[in-house]
Amino acid sequence: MNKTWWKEAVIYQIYPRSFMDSNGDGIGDLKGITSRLDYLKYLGIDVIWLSPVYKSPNDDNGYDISDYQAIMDEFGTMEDFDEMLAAAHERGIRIVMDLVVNHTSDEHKWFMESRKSKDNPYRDYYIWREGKDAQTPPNNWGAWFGGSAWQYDEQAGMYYLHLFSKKQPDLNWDNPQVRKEVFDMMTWWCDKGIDGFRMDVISLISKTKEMPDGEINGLYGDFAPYCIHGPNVHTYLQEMNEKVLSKYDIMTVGETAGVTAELAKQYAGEDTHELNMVFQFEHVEGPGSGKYGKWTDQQIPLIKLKKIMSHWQTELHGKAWNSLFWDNHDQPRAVSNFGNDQPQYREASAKMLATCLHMQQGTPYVYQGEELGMTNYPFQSPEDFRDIESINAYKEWCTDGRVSHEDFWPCIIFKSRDNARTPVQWDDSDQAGFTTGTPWIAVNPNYKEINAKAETADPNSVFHYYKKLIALRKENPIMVYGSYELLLEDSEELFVYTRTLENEKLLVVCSFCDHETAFTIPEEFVGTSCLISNMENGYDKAEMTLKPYEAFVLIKK
Ligand code: TEU
Ligand code: CA
Repeated sequence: MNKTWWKEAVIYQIYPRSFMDSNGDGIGDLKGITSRLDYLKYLGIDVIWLSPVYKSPNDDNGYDISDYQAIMDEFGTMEDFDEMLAAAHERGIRIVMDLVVNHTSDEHKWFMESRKSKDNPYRDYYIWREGKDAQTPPNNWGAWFGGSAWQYDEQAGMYYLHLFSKKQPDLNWDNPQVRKEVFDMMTWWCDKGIDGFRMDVISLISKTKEMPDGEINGLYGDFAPYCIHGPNVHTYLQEMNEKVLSKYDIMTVGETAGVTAELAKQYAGEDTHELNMVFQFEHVEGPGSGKYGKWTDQQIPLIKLKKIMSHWQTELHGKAWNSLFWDNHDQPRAVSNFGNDQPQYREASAKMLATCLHMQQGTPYVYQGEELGMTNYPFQSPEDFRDIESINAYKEWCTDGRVSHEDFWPCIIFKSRDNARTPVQWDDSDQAGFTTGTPWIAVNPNYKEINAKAETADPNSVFHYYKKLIALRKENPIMVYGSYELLLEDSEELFVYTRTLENEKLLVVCSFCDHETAFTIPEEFVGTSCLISNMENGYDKAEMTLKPYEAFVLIKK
């Protein structure tokens, strides 16, 4: 397996709107990020994945871009960006940009031209179709943010495709001119000195020519079979690789919704010349897997979680590369979704989850606040939501739909993307030190107990545990390159696996339950040394009792 810096790196995701506000307008910004780079340096991360900072009307918080070569007004200026990039580089931190090119904003110049007339040079930049008749869209597809995936445009006299919100029209990647514009724009950023791209829903860029009705799933038809891993997606990525990526020492990660481990070998194969790694969702579950679409109040059963993660571990080993994550800006908080956010278990389970993830093969991602063990937010009413997906889903399922508030509420508050988007809790002062003004989304009321100031001062905090895990990765190539084997696959309480590299072997033991459990340390590990543990416990005898959410790693040399 090739050794590369991005396999050995730990990535920290910043959602700029919620990270740090420097000027009191309640919105995080670039100067705010620059002011906290020393904190990230201290944590030890190597790379920042910056969620979109481009000009945007913010229908979907920056994932609807109206100018790829300008900075969003609320976030600052291009000078602020250059300053941040230089300050990060000075500290040895790389910056990876979010590349959102499946769609643009409907306020992008290309779209405003496109809708003008059939012979406008930009017409074919987007996907236009006639309706079935005056009142009926071209097909029954539903958008991921609710409603039809087609919007009738008065000015154009036709429908355009939008797989997300109607303010996010899909680009027509079959048009070579579109690809050229995107590649030129990417080159412009690379020449500026950025260190890579995280590619938003890149598995969606190629659509089938025929666009038949999809299987009904809720109110609308499912577009997935016709838009995910479409006919030319690999050709387009190879072209992008040849024309842009291969010319720079950058890293690329594809948000490849719907990808399987088998397909990942093509997207992120060692020698397929597409992307460096995939970012996949099997273990966090995609749309359609919950009680109501993606909405559910249930955690994934441990046996299923282990099966999915282990499949990725073994299937990709030596062939392709994966990202490791528990949460991001679209997911609930890790400790709430996979651990236990009750006060007596929060710290232990947050550390346990970190151990379980960072000891696997792949590049680990830490989502802002995860290193503090931040939790889901206690939403009281639909008015608390800021996210277009949550707002639309509540309306579609409850207000206009058939599901009662009582049934739907626990599901939407458990899965809402806004859980991840409450401000980072910096200290115990007003608004958790995020802003001196009124934050655009409420601060989690638990900020007095959970915040960076308290945790950096406490050597036993979740923060220091992450810091240690990140440092261990630098000293133990086995964490990066070792092969994986799952033990106790039928245990509903324990996630246990080994990693092996030449003469070294790691044993990783993680308890996912809130009670004590008996465990027998495999003979070859009895008497070996402990690399990291989240509890005071002894590991020198084979028979032992694990405490709730205990995690430890033994290393045999
Ligand atoms: O998300 C794409 C997307 O659908 C993911 O939400 C993913 O499939 C899901 O989390 C699986 O559970 C990306 C961005 O990350 C998101 O913020 C944007 O809203 C969306 O694309 C549109 O750009
Ligand atoms: Ca601000």
